[in-house]
Amino acid sequence: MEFSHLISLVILAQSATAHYIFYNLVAGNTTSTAAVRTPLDNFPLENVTSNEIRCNVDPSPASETITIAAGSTIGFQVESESNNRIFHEGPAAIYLGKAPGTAASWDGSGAHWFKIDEWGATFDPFNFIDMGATYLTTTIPPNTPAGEYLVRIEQIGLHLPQAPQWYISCAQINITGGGSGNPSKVSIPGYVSPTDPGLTLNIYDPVPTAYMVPGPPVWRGFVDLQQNYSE
Ligand SMILES: *[C@@H]1O[C@H](CO)[C@@H](O)[C@H](O)[C@H]1NC(C)=O
Ligand SMILES: *[C@@H]1O[C@H](CO)[C@@H](O)[C@H](O)[C@H]1NC(C)=O
Ligand SMILES: *[C@@H]1O[C@H](CO)[C@@H](O)[C@H](O)[C@H]1NC(C)=O
Ligand SMILES: [Cu+2]
Repeated sequence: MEFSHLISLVILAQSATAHYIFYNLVAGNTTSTAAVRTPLDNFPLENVTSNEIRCNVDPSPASETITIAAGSTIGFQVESESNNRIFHEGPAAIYLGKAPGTAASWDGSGAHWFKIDEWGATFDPFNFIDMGATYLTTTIPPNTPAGEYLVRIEQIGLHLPQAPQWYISCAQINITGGGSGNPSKVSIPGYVSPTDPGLTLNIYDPVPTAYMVPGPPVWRGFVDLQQNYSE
């Protein structure tokens, strides 16, 4: 092997150790790798307007769709080469995408996605609350309509100013129970602009005193309280 190739391999190996994959789906009390469209490698994505921002670059197909009741725990667990945790400072979010047909046959295109949770910053001292986490979970809003969905996690490394890095996985789920909630939906890509202040900020200087997680507002599926009160 040529010396120059050896050098670049060493550099690749070093930078790869700081990366991570959302490898396991956490669904209720179980974890599953079979329901996850497993990313090819732990390299981050850098282009928020590319279709690859949906579910990563050519992930291997999931072999199963996990059935889970609305109101259950849902999320992902991290694996990385050097440490099983989220390594790069930045926000995270979990989205659900309602499959037009089966989850297994959907590529994630179209305006079908909504955000069900997000993890932003804390201040004084400034920190992202997902740092060091080994998994991120939330609950499926109880009012989510039953059916097949992709569940998608994104965590955005903001450690290199002006060069955000996305760590993304999708998994196939079949929600049972649920309700008649009707969240507004977005397309991915299209859900976040590359010029979103939550991406372009420098997290070191000046130290931020406010932070908004990129993307649409979180939908938790609650009924309109005002309407209930007037009944
Ligand atoms: C999850 O675990 C809790 C505590 O062990 C148990 O009460 C509950 O029934 C379990 N749920 C499912 C869906 O297995
Ligand atoms: C990002 O992806 C879009 C859509 O595929 C493409 O047009 C654009 O050239 C890409 N940008 C970069 C910097 O690769
Ligand atoms: C989804 O759940 C429903 C209700 O239990 C069931 O009838 C259907 O077969 C499930 N679909 C898949 C793909 O698991
Ligand atoms: Cu890294």
